Amino acid sequence: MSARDVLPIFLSERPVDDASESPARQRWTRRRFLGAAAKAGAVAWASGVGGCLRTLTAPSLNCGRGADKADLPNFVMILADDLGYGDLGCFGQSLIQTPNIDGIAAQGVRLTDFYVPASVCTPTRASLLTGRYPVRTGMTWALAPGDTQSLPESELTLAEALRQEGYATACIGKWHLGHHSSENLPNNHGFEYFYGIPYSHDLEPLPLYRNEQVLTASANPTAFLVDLVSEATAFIKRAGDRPFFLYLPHIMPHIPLTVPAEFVGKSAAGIYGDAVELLDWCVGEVLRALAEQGVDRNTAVCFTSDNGPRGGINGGSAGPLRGGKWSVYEGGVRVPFVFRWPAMIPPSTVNATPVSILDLLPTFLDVAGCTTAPGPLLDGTSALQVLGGFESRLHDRLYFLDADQIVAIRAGRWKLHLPRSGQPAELYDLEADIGERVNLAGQQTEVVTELENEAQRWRLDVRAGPN
Ligand SMILES: [Ca+2]
Repeated sequence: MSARDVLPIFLSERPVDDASESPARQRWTRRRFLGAAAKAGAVAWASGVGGCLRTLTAPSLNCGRGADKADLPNFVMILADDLGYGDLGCFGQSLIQTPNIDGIAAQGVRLTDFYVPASVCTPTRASLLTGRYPVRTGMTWALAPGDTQSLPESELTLAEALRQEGYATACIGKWHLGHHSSENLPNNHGFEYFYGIPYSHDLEPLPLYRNEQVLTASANPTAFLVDLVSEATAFIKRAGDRPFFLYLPHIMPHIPLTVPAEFVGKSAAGIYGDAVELLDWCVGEVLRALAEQGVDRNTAVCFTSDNGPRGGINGGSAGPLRGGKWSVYEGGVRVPFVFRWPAMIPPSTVNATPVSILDLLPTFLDVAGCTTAPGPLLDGTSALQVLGGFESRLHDRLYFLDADQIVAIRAGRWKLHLPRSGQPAELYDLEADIGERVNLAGQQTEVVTELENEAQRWRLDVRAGPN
């Protein structure tokens, strides 16, 4: 019996249109949630405390134990490219209209403190699919066409784990985890179907793949944006009675910004806003396909971004945060996150618990009723109870990387930027100073020392392995 077996009964006591502060909502207490999770045998995941590495190994996974395969939830993971913390309506943007993404938040949960461990494409994607810091997988910097590195075959991906349980799996969009040979492509990492490009669309050459077949050596990004929607909706329809995992790493609003003619001038924020509104349209089409197939209630839809916004002309907004892409200031590594799963998750919840993209693999496997056994170390932990609307402390610390170097660390309210390149340490109190403007390193020397020591400990642990 798993959490997903118990939660529907539990949630059935709550009206669907329950307001967040209603008496029915208040009855849905943490104690009862944890009690249900414990009965389900899922408490080991749901009550995870930061610093305790989870373990996972492919042969010993036992997913969806005891569950009727037809009842397994579907997963749709939509990953924007370079979308900023302040680029969505539900995160305060007023010039760009994003009703579909905002609707996910209205029907589920919005996380205000959701992080990626580095502020470029490849490390985030590796973290999402493995639940492990990129320094463990070697995927520490954005891959270029000439690069031969790739996600190691030894890594167990979310797609592989779900596929073992009969999930139909597809990657539709930008892969960016290795392309030197066909063995590096998604089909060898758990995805039954791949339609997409190997890396960012500003790079050349830009082949377009269907599975391991090159459809064209020179993809047209604008046409590809439309194809993403038709491919995604076709996959949802093809899945039939099988549970499915659709990974949709979108290519907008990464440069070059390109949108079909009908989207040009649509927003009040120039071509960047047009690109974000196109992204929102894509999300809406996917949601519509789920509804048309009658699977929207039992499909968990997750939307986030791989890193903060590129600045400059036609760049995005990090909202109140400092910095953006290529930076580990909050604007580079704190990204918008919304999640809906109507069958399980209450609507209109906002949660400020720090959660990492590292947590999505264990969360999805938790939702699918997976157990774990000894194997490669996981850095993430299930965020199921956070998504369920409860405050929780998933991580004592979150680490931020520049290539293979730890350069910043968050612990509770504190964010330390380690000294480097002749620059002194910077310490910010994120509760009082979300914009990282007042450096408290000179006043809070004990905190600086503690976090510097913690960073050194983590650095040595990662290097010492086993990883
Ligand atoms: Ca990116």
